[in-house]
Amino acid sequence: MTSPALILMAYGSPDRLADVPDYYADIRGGRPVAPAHLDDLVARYRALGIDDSAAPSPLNAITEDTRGALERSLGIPVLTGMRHWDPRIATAVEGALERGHDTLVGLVLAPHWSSLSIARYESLFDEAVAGRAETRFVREWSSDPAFVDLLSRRLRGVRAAGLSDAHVVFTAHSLPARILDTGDTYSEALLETSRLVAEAAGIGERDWSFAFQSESPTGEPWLGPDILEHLAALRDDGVSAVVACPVGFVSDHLEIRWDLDVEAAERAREIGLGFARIEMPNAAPDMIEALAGIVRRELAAVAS
Ligand code: FEC
Repeated sequence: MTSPALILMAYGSPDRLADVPDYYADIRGGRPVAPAHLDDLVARYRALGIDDSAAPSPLNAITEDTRGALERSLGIPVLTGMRHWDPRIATAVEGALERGHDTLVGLVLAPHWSSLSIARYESLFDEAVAGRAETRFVREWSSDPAFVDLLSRRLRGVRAAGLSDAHVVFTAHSLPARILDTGDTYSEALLETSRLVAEAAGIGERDWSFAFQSESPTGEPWLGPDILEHLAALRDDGVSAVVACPVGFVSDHLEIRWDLDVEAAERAREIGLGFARIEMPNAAPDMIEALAGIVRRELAAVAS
C-alpha cells in the first residue's frame, strides 16, 4: 500500500522588499548581480504598489492558495517547494519523507518543459529524494485539455467584453537563445499550446501570434520576438487592439503585473494600440481541477 504526497513546485518570490537582493542572488546562482540591475528590480517590485513590509509579489500567496485547494481536491498532503525562495524543494521533499510518504509526485506550476526551466526543478526534486521514495515527475502539461480549455474560456471572455476584433498575442518567458543549440522543445511546445487555445477559442490563424516577454539583461541573445517590438510590428500591420494571453505562466506575479500590465500596456498606449490581457488562472476552481486531473493520472499510474 503506497502513501502518496504531492510536491507542488513554484518559482518563488521574495517575502519582503528587503529580501530582493538575496532572491536575485539565488536566481543568478552565484554569478554576479550588477548593482544597476538590482536597483531596477527593486524599483519594479516597489512599483507594484506594496509597502515595504508586505510581500512585493502576490506569487507566494497564490501558490499557497493553490496548494491548499489541491490538497482538498486530491485528499493527499500537498507540500510547496520553491525553486528560488523558501520553503525550498528540498524542504518540501524532506517534510513528506519525514511524514512517511513513500510515493512523491512532482508537479511544477509552469506548463512547458525546457532545459533551463522544468529540467532544473526536476534535478532539485531528484537530488532531494535521492532514491528514498518512488517518484513520478510531471515534465510537461502544456497541452493538457483542461488547461487549454480554461485558457480558451478566459480568452473568449475578454474578446466578448468589447474586444471581439482584437489580435491575440500568446506570451511566455523568454530564455537565452542558446537553448536552440541543444534541441530544446520549449518554443515548439509554446506554439502548440497557443495553436490549441486559439483553435478552442475560435480564433483564426491570422488573428493570433506569439511573442516572448521578460527577457533578463544577461548580455547574451534571448529568444524573440519580444512583446514590446512585436506590438509595434502589429500596429504597422494595421492591428488596432491586442489581447495578451500568457500561456507560459499561470499566476499573477512580477512578470505579469509589471512586464505586461505596466510595460506592455504603456507601449501599446504610446503607439495607439488597444491592450488587454486574460485573467490569470491562479487558484481558480477550473485551474485546480485541471491540476488535480494531472496528478490523479500520475497516482493512477503508480497504483496500476
Ligand atoms: O513575482 C515574482 O516575485 C517572481 C516572478 C517570476 C517568475 C519567473 C518565471 C520564470 N523565469 C524564467 C527564467 C528566467 C531566467 C532568468 C530569470 C530572471 C528573473 C529575475 C526575476 C524573475 N526572473 Fe524568472 N521569473 C520571475 C522573476 N528568469 C526577478 C531577475 C531579474 C530580472 O531579469 O527581472 C535569468 C537568470 C539569469 O540572470 O541568469 C532564465 C522562466 C520562468 C517561467 C517558468 C517558471 O515559473 O519556472 C522560464 C514567475
